[in-house]
Amino acid sequence: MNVTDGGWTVIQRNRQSTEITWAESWSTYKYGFGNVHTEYWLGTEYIHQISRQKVYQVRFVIWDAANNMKFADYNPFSVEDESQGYRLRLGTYSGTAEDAMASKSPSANHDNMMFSAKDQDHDTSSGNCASSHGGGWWYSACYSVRLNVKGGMTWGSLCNGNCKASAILIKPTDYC
Ligand SMILES: [Ca+2]
Repeated sequence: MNVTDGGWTVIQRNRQSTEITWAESWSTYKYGFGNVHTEYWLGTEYIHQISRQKVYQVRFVIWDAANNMKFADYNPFSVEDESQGYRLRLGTYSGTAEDAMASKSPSANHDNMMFSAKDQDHDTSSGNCASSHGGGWWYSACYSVRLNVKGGMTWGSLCNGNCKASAILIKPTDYC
């Protein structure tokens, strides 16, 4: 696999040694923050705006605890608008990482969840997952994947709290 085979837009990047907290507000996640070469969130609004223009696919790239690179693709991919809480929509999975975004029990699933940040709780938990577990994410009650956190990055059972790095990329799909 070539992660950078043409046409991909990076929407997220993180690493275990991140120096930023990721504990940002809804509006900071909305418009994005960070540095695209180190730790980065494009902005939930911009991810939505891009994904509505064409049919997109998404690639989650995960470096596990042994620094092996794995990936999980979902095709198609979209993020609904802010009035819908930037709800995540994922299509069919393929890849070398496990299907950790969409195959889990309802309490740990991410597909079809709204985005939550510490000051906007849209999760399915009675608590506030973003406050308890960090960052902003498509939390349910609460997660099997969390990538927008300082340390503790998790992708299912592939790297539970000890992933080395992540990147999320999107590209127009060949699906039609
Ligand atoms: Ca809640």
